[in-house]
Amino acid sequence: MQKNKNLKIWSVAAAAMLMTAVSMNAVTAPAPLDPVPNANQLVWQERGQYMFLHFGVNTFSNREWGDGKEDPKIFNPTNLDARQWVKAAKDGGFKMVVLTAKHHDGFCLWPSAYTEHSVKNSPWKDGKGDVVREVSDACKEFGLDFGVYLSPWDRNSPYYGDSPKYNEYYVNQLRELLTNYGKISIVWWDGACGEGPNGKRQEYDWDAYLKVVRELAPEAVIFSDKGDVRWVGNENGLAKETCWSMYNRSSVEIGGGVQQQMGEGNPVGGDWAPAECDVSIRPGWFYHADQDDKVKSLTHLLDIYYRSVGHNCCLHLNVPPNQQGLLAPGDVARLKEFHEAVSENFKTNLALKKKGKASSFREKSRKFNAAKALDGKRETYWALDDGQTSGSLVVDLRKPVTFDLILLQEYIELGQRVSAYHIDFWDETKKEWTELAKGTTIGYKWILRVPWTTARKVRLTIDDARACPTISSFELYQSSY
Ligand code: FUL
Repeated sequence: MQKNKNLKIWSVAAAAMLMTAVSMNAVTAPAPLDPVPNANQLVWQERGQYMFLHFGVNTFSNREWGDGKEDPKIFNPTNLDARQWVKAAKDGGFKMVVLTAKHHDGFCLWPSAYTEHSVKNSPWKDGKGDVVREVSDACKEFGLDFGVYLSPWDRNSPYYGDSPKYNEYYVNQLRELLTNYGKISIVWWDGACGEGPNGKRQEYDWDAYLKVVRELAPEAVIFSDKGDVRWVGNENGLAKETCWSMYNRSSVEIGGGVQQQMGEGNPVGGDWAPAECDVSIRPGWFYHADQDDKVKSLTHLLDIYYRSVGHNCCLHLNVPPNQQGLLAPGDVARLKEFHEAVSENFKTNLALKKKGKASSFREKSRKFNAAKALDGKRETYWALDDGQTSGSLVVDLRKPVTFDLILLQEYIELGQRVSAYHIDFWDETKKEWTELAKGTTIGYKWILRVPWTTARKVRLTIDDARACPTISSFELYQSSY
């Protein structure tokens, strides 16, 4: 009898558990809205910022574009220390380093078997050196990802302009870089395409290049108008006020392109190709001593940060090593300041775990309620029902709080959705909502700078979206810098 009773208690408990499980399962997450990012693109996006290193014969000839006729002997850094470069990148908050393994002059920073125009014919380390090796080793030591810039435009190669021959040469060089240096996380293709020495124009075989990257570097994203990450369309590091991660690769010509689409993306684009904002910390991409006093100010770098990382893009900041083979002290100091400022500004999320109330939430399930945008976790999100493309969320901060930065995120694993929104605060004196800011896109991350505001309640209203919104973060900060 006792045995039967226990059995009964157990079966009631089991049934209750099953019912809970069933009701939890019954809550369905929104279906992905294509296109969505792939795993490599998500890793890329989460890095936020990475560092460019322009280094090569131009560093010694004091030029921006070499003509390929440089004597390899001019490449002679007296004190090259790749660990110093990578440490500075890490101290600056950068998660990856990208080296110009070969710029337009064709000079290779590794001893390529396919050309004499490389470090092997330079006096540096008696021709036994390999800058690609030193940087990739330093990245491993400091825990940063590593990538390569391999310029398709090559002003030295005798094959350039003889399309099939040069394409083979380029693929061979890609193979060297993608097999001999461990994990490569980005391959960066410049679209520039100049005249060959024989007067002919080179037809790049992008499909062949792409194939070899996919084969040898399965974890890499390709930066290219036809790759995984697109160019934002300018070299100032600034994205536009609207920035979709979607895009139509097929309608864009490499090296030319539809400037508008590069900048803003395309809400009906069929490809997921988020934008990278590249910019140099100095006027030039390569080091020039007379630019030592032209290193961008902290204010300028912060502005770039807000308009790149804070505009649904990644920031690719160039810091060029000098003729010694070191990053200049002023640049290193600025990187540190930059990291300190960003860390300090985003140290305390004033809305974290505060009480939230949404106009509605998906299937009335706690799994998608307002708290999910305020819990500090990107993988949980406030969502609306299918077909519902507007709604609002009020965060109650419990007491008046002063802020000037608002950070929003969408759960982009399900696609980028929001196309219009605004933010207002409850004005206690006027007893009304007062608009503070409005925007169009959010994507992975959007940061709004607003006037210093003190309020107890702040409201995010999604005015329009491509499908029901999925908001994973609504955060407030008070900047110190
Ligand atoms: C450009 C190049 O021509 C510049 O020299 C630099 O490498 C920049 C990142 O890309 O297109």
